[in-house]
Amino acid sequence: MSELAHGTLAGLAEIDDTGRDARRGGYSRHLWQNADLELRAWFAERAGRLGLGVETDRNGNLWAWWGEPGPDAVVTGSHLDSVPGGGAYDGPLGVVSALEAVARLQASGFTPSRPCAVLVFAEEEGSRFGIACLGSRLLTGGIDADRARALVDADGITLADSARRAGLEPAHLGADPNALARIGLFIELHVEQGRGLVDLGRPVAVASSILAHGRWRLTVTGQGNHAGATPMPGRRDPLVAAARAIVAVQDAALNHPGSRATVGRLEVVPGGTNVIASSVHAWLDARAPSDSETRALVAGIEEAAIAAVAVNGCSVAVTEESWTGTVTFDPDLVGRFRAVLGGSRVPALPTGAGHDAGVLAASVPSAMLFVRNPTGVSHSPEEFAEVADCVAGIDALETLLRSLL
Ligand code: HGY
Ligand code: MN
Ligand code: MN
Ligand code: MN
Repeated sequence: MSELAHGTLAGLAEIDDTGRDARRGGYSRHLWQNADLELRAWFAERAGRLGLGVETDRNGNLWAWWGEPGPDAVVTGSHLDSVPGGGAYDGPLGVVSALEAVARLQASGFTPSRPCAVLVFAEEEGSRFGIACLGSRLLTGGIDADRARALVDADGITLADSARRAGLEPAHLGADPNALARIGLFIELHVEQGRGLVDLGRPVAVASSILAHGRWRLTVTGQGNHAGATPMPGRRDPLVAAARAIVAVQDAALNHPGSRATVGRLEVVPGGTNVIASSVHAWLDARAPSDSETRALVAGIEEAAIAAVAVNGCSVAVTEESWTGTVTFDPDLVGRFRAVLGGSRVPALPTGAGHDAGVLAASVPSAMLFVRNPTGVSHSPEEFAEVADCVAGIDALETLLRSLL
């Protein structure tokens, strides 16, 4: 990423070594672990250099205020955490672009007539505690605070305990109407996670909608036993059963046009080479064009999984972990932003990826800008954006801020 070391994208170059994951490739930056703490310190230092007032809210989201905090502020930002082995742009591009847009406005002598903040959401990917967009859900009251406090990471540490270690008061986690009321409008710039802009030959788009999506846990239960002493006939091996269930997940999504269903994470209990597992947890990510189609997809998956695991004498229980209904960004706002940015040269694109802007959209006017990703690949080290397209994204964000402030 040395190309980024100059000019407007210096921020991405500055954090280029933070959380690099030698085993998986890419970056693993998880809430309140070392890389995330380093990125928070980097953000505070960078924002401080611009004279912004940095604060952490009761849920661990970071705000950097240009002028006095709210009300009716124009707020822009994204997240700094990543999926395991993620790319360099998903999240950080929006944060770096927001800081850069503010820096440019300041350098031009622009004086905002309403408050402005750069916002960094905590745990957008849900990689540590399982719930995506956790910081924005907590802020907006989109997740019950008691349930959130009890979430555990892979080491069994609760969100409440890790929040305390990070200097927060666990009792204060949850809906934060005062912080939310300061946001008049939220804009999230993000690398595109598909091929929409590549196919259209354009560098920047405004987001139009987000697929309904959610996460479910499939717990497959069988009979743990000895790998050598247990004959093959009659085994109740939940990992073999889970394999059949995963094929059923794929087939269900293939039969629902426009839908996506993925199992990207498994936990085998107890997980020994010479041990037939006793249970398997399989995390399902399912998305479809409408709420009802997504619900129908998951209902179909549950039915198919029950039949699939029965072949191996196992049972399966499906529990919902999180849910986000279809987001349609306010068409008036989308239209206004496109007009400000150049009309039909700036397409409006739907996305299958979830975002904090999608969670906020239920509470405050929200919009997104997408920057072309020539690989069309995301949640992978192959995610990419050309410097020129990143600059086009910053130009667009600066133009929007100038028109709103
Ligand atoms: O998983 C998602 O859709 C997002 O990138 N957090
Ligand atoms: Mn992501
Ligand atoms: Mn993201
Ligand atoms: Mn033994």
